[in-house]
Amino acid sequence: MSNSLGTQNKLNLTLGDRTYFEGIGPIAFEGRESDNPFAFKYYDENKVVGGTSMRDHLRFATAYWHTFCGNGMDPFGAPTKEFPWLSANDPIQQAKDKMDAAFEFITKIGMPFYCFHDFDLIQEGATLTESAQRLEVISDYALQKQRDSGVKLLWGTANLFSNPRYMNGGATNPDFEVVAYAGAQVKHALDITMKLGGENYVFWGGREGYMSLLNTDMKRELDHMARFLHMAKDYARGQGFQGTFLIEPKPMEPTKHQYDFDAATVIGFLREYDLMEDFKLNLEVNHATLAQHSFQHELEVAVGANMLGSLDANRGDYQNGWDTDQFPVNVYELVESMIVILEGGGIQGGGVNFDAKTRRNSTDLADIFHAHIGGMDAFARGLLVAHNLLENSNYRQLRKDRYNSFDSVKGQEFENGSLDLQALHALAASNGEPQQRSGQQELFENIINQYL
Ligand code: XLS
Ligand code: NI
Ligand code: NI
Repeated sequence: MSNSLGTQNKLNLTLGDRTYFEGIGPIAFEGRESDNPFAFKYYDENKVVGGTSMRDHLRFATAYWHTFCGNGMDPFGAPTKEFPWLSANDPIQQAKDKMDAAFEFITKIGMPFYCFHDFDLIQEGATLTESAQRLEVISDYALQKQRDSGVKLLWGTANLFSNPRYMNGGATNPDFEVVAYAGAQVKHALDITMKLGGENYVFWGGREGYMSLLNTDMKRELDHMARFLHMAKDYARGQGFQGTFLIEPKPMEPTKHQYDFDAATVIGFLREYDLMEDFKLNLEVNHATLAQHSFQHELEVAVGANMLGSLDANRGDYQNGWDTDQFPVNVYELVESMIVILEGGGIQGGGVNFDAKTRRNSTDLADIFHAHIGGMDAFARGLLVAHNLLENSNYRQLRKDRYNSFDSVKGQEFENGSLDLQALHALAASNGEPQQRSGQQELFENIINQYL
């Protein structure tokens, strides 16, 4: 079945058929014994895990940009993917075709949510007014599609990085006119996000940073970014938006240095500029690795500050370190991540958005299904293993025991601040040399393997 599907799809579509993924879906759960490549082996949306369905634990979303716009182009080569929904010349017709394809895919794969940038939905117009009109038209269309399908918007965002006007930044551009333009664009993006019942709104600052510090007033740019975020937040709250604003950290690419470097940096920024109440983090796996962290690390930092908002799921490549945005497959690492997420109380209000793209040479429409089925199954398996491990192994106890000396009288006094340095000195003098206590890393690592 799978060998001929790609060709089959292309043939059907040249006949003008409005079904884009002919012969595929809906994708059902068939279990790990199934050999059907178009079935879930682990993701069973109604399966209850720790009192919550898999669907509600994971809240999967499709990323509009990679899946319906990403044509395989790279800095070294032309597009490889001829998406049939992009063939119309008229931008409005093209946007509607693309949305038909998007909702066909999203409903067939069974994702509850999707995410977009403003100009993923429709090509930007020649003027701000024309762009706003186009967004109006396509968001009307989206509203209808959402109502018909039950698919919801996890988050919207504004693309403040592709248009050449943003080459020196959006909110942090040294030219106030560009900052104003970016503000207008964010206003429109917020308007359509609210109109479509978006549950969150994302800021990813791909051009908010510097290429050279010689020409950059960093403090002034950071002040501007904070001012901009306050304005956007005040506007949306004034319109009744109750969702969460999310900042997506990334240390670099396309800019040499991006201000939203990693979770810890963003939290520090939000705290400094009094934005902690309304903002949380949208963490992306491959951005963590670009920042020389594991995803697990970024999650720990966010959970520790009660700032975990949502996830962009993908993976990098260990051999080259780029932002390759591949679909997640590494279950061991996903278990490590799901442990942190479950221990942190789950993804509250966000979801798992596949900010991932099929490879440049994965050119069949069927590949889009394989990629998402694989990613959803990998996350589902990670969730199942992490839940089982937390409930049934001694993992929690082992980790807790490492700190049990703080449960002693003096340890508690240290934690609650009632010991001073002199008291610590007296304690150490009477205790003598502390006994060695093993960190037992290998034992911890083995528990994950055992539950896989
Ligand atoms: C790029 C980012 C981007 C955001 C949304 O690296 O991941 O896709 O998720 O602007
Ligand atoms: Ni990314
Ligand atoms: Ni992302």
